[in-house]
Amino acid sequence: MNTEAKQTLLAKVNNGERLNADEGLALFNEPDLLWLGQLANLSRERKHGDVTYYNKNLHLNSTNICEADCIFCSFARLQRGMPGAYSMSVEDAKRWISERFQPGMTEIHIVNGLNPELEFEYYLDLLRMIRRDFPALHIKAFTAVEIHYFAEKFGLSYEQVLEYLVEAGLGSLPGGGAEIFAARARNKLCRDKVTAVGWLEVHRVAHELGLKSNCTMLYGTIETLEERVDHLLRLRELQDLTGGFQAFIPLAFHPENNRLGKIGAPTGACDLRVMAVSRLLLDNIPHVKAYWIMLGIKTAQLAQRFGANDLDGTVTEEKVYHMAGARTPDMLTEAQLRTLIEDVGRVPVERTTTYDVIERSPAIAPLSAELL
Ligand code: V47
Repeated sequence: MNTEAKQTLLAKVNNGERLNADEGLALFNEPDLLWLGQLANLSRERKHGDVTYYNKNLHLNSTNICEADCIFCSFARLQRGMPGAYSMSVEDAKRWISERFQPGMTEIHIVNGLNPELEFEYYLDLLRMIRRDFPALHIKAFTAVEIHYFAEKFGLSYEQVLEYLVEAGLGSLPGGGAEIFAARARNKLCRDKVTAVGWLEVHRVAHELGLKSNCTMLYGTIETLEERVDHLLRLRELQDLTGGFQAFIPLAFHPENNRLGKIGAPTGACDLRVMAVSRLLLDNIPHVKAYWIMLGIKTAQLAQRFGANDLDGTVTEEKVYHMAGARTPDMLTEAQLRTLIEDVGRVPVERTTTYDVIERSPAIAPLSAELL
């Protein structure tokens, strides 16, 4: 990008003006990573100042048996009995959570395979059990892909599925399953899963019912830069209508143990560029998460200077990325998360799933109390 084009973009970002598709594409093609980071940082600091949020959460994947055949996925097993396939009963899930639950945790994040053997009652019982036995946990569960699957399989509308789940304890929706919306890439990556229109419709209906949700983009597979821009702008368009997305999480392709492995992983520069361009194009989505499990701890830390204002959480145990080759630990302690934030000059703030600030007791926060 020449100096004049850079000046124009800088002025637009300074004035809070919306960037268009051509500008998004130019940003994806921009080699000057530090300039891009500074531009995204302007937008990030206008929204959040120096604050970086984190939360104390737990990830549960109660089954990895999945009818969908996504070529980038290392987590799913097509059928029961295949090596590594598992399905927890509600009792198993209760035991699994009990063994990992720590006082102070505020969220459970649940994403599962599309398991043909489970009835709708299983999902309702799972949520009811968590609400009854772990009432401190906000339940962020089931991607739009799963909601669509339940609707088709159990003969319900999206609205009915969501209403039943909310009645059983659902608090919000995670952002997975969006992958890449453009039909060319989507048909190759995950041809038997909900379409882009369906994914967006599930979130639209959820927002209409008053649920908050997150959104994602899988990058570093076969998508073109134009398809990335298209994806981000389709999220922005829905957000203009509903305002229900809380956070966007860019998801870097992990190449181990799946059929797309030969492509390899995106580079660190690509990770930071996607983070920055996402922050700049998604002007109406409040939060951009650097999910450390997926980015790696060091890149996630730097991402706080490239547009990100959330590191997600303690996580406690993760399967989707570790089965695809992630080398990150299974969990970070609160103290480790706070250090990663403070060490890049940001202010750590613990949040709930819905971004309410959790005030810390000075007794448990001797090192950073003055920052809050
Ligand atoms: O939907 C699967 C992706 C997603 C691979 O909402 C892969 O707060 C890269 O959505 N390489 C699940 N990506 C994770 C997810 C998520 C994570 C953290 C926070 C939130 C949130 C949502 O992971 C899937 C898919 O898009 N995925 N396999 C892979 N090999």
